[in-house]
Amino acid sequence: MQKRDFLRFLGIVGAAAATSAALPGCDPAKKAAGKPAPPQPPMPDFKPSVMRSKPFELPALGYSFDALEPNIDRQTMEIHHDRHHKAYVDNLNKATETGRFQNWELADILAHVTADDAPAVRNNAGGHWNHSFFWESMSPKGASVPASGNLSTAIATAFGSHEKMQELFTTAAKGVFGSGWAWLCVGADKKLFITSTPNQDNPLMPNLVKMPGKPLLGLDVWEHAYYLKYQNKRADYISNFWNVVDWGKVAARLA
Ligand code: MN3
Repeated sequence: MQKRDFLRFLGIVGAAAATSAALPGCDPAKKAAGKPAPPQPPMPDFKPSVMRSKPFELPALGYSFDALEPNIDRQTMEIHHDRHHKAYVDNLNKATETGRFQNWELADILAHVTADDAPAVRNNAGGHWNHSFFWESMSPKGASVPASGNLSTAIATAFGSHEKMQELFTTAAKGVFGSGWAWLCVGADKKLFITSTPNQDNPLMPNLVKMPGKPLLGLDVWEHAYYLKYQNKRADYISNFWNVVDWGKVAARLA
């Protein structure tokens, strides 16, 4: 997907920006001719239309620390939210006190951060977004898999069945080497796909990931997300994650 199209898909750039002169490396005609596209520079002239007026804040959990027991234990949730996520928020505030991302909203940072930017911006912006998204992806009421509706149809179209989707997601999550995330996403073509990212990267970072898209569901497979309860048994953690997925939330994200 062309970067401009991706940003427009996410609603991050307006039509004016999307239809401006072609960026180097973004000429579809050249791509069609089979020539390798030169590296895409970031959009140096991009200026957010809305600036942040206050520091990033740690969002409250929508449920108690023990609400996801026994699938995710109280102590893990408390440390994960109050210490790990808080550290990403604090460090993101520090990393954006000055520099080109000063006062940018999180979505704009994710859309424009590149491998040439300070790793503290990339890692902590991703860390803050990913965890905020993760907490909201789970529900203490447990999961009831959607039997019908847009999500159910989209899953059947892309993967054949809900079970097959879970199988592929599980494989992606197990396959993360070291720390990272597994994702169920929707692409600009409206088709669902599964991917994984290292560290705190996510599919909203088109300059950094191979498969950009809009995340519908994400799973943290850093050891800090499961080690206290599961130790080396990442597969058991992933398997039990399915018991707490909030499918209503996933469906709402697609809609
Ligand atoms: Mn984490």
